Amino acid sequence: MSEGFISRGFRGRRKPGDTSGRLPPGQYLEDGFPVLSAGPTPHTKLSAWDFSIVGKVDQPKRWSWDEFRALPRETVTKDIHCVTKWSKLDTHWEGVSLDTLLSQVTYDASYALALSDGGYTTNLPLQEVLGGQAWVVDTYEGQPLEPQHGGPARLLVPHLYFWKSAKWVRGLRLIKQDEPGFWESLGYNNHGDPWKEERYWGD
Ligand SMILES: Nc1nc2c(c(=O)[nH]1)N[C@H]1C(S)=C(S)[C@@H](COP(=O)(O)O)O[C@H]1N2
Ligand SMILES: [Mo]
Repeated sequence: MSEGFISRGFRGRRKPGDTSGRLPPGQYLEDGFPVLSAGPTPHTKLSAWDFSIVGKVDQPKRWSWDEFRALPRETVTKDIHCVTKWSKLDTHWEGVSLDTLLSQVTYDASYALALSDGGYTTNLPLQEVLGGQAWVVDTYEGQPLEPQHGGPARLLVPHLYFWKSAKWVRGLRLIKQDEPGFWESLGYNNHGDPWKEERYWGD
């Protein structure tokens, strides 16, 4: 059976490369992959790397690199949107969903603060990282994630502006009350939905 027959019949067949409806307001298409870092690129050895969930959890949880790599993995294809107005379509990533990570702890919290090497933080409501919305990714376009783009591992939260996708992520601190992260406390929007153009405080 031809997949999507009815909607294609209505809208006409999409041409390859047709990006209509995929660019949030005010964004332009970028073919390259710009690097945006507020500080120097950390270089953490895999032997020293771990990922932790701390805060409002019954038992803090920690995975070494090997333990993290042994978790169930997912491959996702997503459009990403930077608040500096570039968007990149159909980026391919591999990693572990936050559903998988959070299913291994018992917690009493509504928000997470992502914690990165170098001190970067960003805040996220747990409702917006569960249900197949967020991953800790270590592979980009089939290759180990480059350090400048957050390797060994970064957060990927593609439905929010890309500053929420913390590079060099090392853990989550689960919290009951929301707390602004690095950019959120410097005037960026607390939420960051590109489709609502939630760029800056007050948007
Ligand atoms: N640790 C950390 N994560 C970060 C940042 C940063 O400065 N430090 N910059 C954020 C911003 S503003 C953007 S747009 C993206 C950029 O990711 P890229 O450099 O891979 O394009 O990372 C986000 N994650
Ligand atoms: Mo950004």
